[in-house]
Amino acid sequence: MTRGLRSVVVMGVVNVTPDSFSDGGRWADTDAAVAHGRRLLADGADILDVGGESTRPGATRPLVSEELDRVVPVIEALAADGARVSVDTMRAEVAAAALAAGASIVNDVSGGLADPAMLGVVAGSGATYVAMHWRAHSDRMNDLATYDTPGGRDDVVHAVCRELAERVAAARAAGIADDKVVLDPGLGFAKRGEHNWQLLEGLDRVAALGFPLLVGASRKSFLGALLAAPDGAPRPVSEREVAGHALTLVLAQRGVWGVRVHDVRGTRDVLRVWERTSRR
Ligand code: PMM
Repeated sequence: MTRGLRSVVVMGVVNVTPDSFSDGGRWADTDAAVAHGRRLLADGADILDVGGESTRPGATRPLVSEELDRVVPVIEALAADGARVSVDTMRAEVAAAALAAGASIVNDVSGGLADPAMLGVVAGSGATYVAMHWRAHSDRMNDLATYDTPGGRDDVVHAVCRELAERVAAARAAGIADDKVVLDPGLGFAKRGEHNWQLLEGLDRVAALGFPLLVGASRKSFLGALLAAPDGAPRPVSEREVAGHALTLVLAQRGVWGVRVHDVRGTRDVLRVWERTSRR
């Protein structure tokens, strides 16, 4: 990855869910979610990522109708404000409704694996497609957090690259243009703590697939574990922000395309310092 002068896209999270691990319930109704999205825009978000399904470990899936009711009115309102909106969904039906409501990006944490109709919907729309590394829904993902290769090495970077390349091939076969694809290593999804750090270390190998990278580390458990108290208690979700910002700086230096974050204002501050000190 090149250390560029180009900045990093800031994707602000708008979870319209009662149960997301990081901010569950806080923006669960339409008005609160729209107000939150507007605040993130004022704070400097480039993209608002609106989601109606929690993907925290063990979460149960909402009905399609519930997911639609959560995200569509929020997307309509924020897109009408002129915001660039992405929809965080694994469902083709929700993606189609979100695109009709004004979203221009589909952020599919399953990379097309959860719904066989997803890639076709995205291809037909011309939307940007974020394909994340994923192995199974939240109730099963921790069982699949093993990355032994035939040689016996636990090489999560190798496996994530291989599996993302398969998703790229499927996206191409469905008719999604390469310049519409963004890849995401999927921190915390079927990954144990150490896997996330190995992926961050090996991010150049993921970038070598040739696509822009989006990384979502904000408030995740591996940061809570890194910052654990002497008795082993993980740092609470609400106190992981500084570590997330440090990671944003590292990711900017590594040349990622974008970061998916909850605290847009703090992320912008970090990037302003980085941009100001990276000028030549
Ligand atoms: N993480 C979550 C949800 N959606 N989308 C992408 N592309 N990458 C991620 O890492 C990601 C995601 C889970 O985090 P949240 O519950 O804080 O939204």
